This record gives sequence, structure tokens and C-alpha cells, in this order.
Amino acid sequence: MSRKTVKVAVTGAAGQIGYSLLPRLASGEIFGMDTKISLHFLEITPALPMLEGVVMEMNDSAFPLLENIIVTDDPNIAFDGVNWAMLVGSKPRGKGMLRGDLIRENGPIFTGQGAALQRGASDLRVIVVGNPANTNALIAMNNAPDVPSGRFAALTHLDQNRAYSQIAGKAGVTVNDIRKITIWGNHSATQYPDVSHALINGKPIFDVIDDHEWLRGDFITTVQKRGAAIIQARGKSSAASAANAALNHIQAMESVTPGDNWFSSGVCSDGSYGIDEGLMFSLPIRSDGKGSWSVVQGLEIDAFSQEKINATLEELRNEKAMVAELLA
Ligand code: NAX
Repeated sequence: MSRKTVKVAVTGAAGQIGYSLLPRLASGEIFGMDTKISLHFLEITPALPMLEGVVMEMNDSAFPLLENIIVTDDPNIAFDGVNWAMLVGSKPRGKGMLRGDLIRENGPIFTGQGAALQRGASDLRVIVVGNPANTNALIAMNNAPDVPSGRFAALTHLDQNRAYSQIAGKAGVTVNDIRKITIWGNHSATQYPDVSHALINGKPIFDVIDDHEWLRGDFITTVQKRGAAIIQARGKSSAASAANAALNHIQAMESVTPGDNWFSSGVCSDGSYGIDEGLMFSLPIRSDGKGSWSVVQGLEIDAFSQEKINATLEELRNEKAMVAELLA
């Protein structure tokens, strides 16, 4: 897609993902070296002084394509006329906080932001990174009835990248040699990284990797628990890889999906594969590069996969029930 200037809103811009994301957005790497960029940063009021420091660094980088930066604590200003909204900001999970508490704490952020997103450009696209990403995206989508539901997505590209990297390491190939891995369901530990249809250099993965027990076991749990492993090692949650994945998502949505491959994203289910219509569920999709995507149809789902898909579906149904009153 070519535009003269692209306007991108980033919420939680003073946070650690923001710090990895913003320079790459402004560099031209994502929208092309012939597209200028206007950045709209949204933060909560107490974080605005810190965000000023980030803005100083962005200015000091003298990015040739960066037209302007708008800093605000008002979602209506942040989302005014934007082509892309990256919803990164949300409250982190505190000590002893259950996932249910996190869902109830963060949900209201996305009702207000959803309503404000209706001010976006006619081609507005939204990627929700802030956790619980699928359910936050569901809330935002339901509170922006004028924006087509296909414009909303929850980030599972990080899970996809993690799966590609694990398989590349095991098979001794590069990620470029692999195709057709799917992430099904929730961006959580119930997600199902599915290699049933994956190919390595055109050959079925089960013919290339002999360790089928690993493919059906440790591979899956490693991807599911990777976020926790990063926190354990780094003392902080993933930021550079999360920012990278969010940018990969934009690139994937802005271009035609190559060959017969696909990528995964939490999108509004159309009922394919028996997933409840309207649920934000990670599915294998293909983009036409013009703003539309479609779910890859006809993939065979064996009993092993179906059980895993059912588990993550059940979790997302429960999350949806918890925020029922926020779905306008
Ligand atoms: P940080 O705590 O470093 O930054 C979050 C920022 O959001 C803070 O600056 C905070 O002031 C701001 N914020 C909070 N409420 C806001 C609101 N209502 N409007 C605007 N800004 C608001 O977290 P960071 O490490 O950057 O992570 C951000 C989110 O991404 C978290 O929810 C995190 O759990 C989630 N993640 C999602 C991933 C994914 O693949 N979907 C992976 C990485 C990450 O864990």
C-alpha cells in the first residue's frame, strides 16, 4: 500500500516495548523509504514526563522521514486520522494478580480507546499488543462499531516467530526454509503452535524432524511458556522481540502474503474451524495487501490438534464472559 504520509498511533509509548518499537517505525523500515511518518503517542498522564524523554531521543535521531510527533493523554487526539493504531499500553500484571484480575483491570482501557478509534482514517488498522491481547482487542472492536471488525487484530506474531525459531534450531535450517506453522487461539499459555501442515524446504516437517515426541511435546510447551522464560532470564518481559513481532504484523498485513504460505494473527472469527463467530482467535490468514485478509480454509485438523484448539477456545470463551458488560 503506498501513502505519502502514514499516521501511526502508539499507546504506552513510554514503556519498554515502545522504546524498541518507535525508532524502527520512524526509520522507514516498515512503511518504505518513500513514505513519511507522523507518530501519535498516547500515555497515561503520570507517564507524560517520561515520554518527553523518549520524544527528545526520537528528535535527536533526526529521522529524515519523521514529519511530526504528537504527544497526548487523550485517545481522541491520539487516534485522530491515524492509519494504524498500535495498542501497546496496558497495566502490567502485579504480584499475586490472577489473569482474571488483569482482564478486569485492563478491559475498561479498551472501551474508551475503542470508542476513540472511530476517529481513525477510513483505512484504520489496529493491532493490540497489551495483554490480555485477544480479549482487549475484542473489547476495542466491540466499542468501535463503525470500524469494520476485520481491521482489528491481537498480536500472535511473536508466538509465530518463537515457533519458527524453535523449529529452525531443531532442524538446523534457517527460518526462511520453513513455511506453514500456525498459532491457534489465545496469546497465552493455552495457545497451540501447530506444525501439522508445516514444511521444511518443501518437505513435511515430520519427515525432516525425526523427534516426533518433541514436536508433539516440548516444542509446544516451549513456545507456550516462552514469555515466562524471558522474564525468568531477563527479569523483565520480552520487549525487543515483541516490538519486532508487532512490526512484522504490520508488514504482513500491508503486503500480499507470499506464495501459498500464511501467517497467524488473532482476528475476529468468521466461524471457520468451528470457532465461535466474533471471538478474537488466532488463525492462519492470508493478506491481499490492500487491507483485506482471509482465513486459510480446508486445513485438516487431527484429534490431537482439535483437543488443543478446544482448550484455548474454552479459555477465550471464559475471558469473553468475564468482560461481557464491556462489549457494547
Ligand atoms: P511497560 O509497563 O513497560 O509499558 C506499558 C506502558 O503502557 C506504560 O508506559 C504505561 O504508562 C502505559 N499505559 C498504561 N495504561 C495506559 C493507557 N490507558 N493508555 C496509554 N498508555 C497506558 O510494558 P511493556 O513491556 O511495554 O508491555 C506492554 C504490554 O504488552 C503489556 O501488557 C505486556 O503484557 C504486553 N505484551 C504482549 C505481547 C504479545 O505478544 N501480545 C508480548 C510482550 C508483552 O508481554
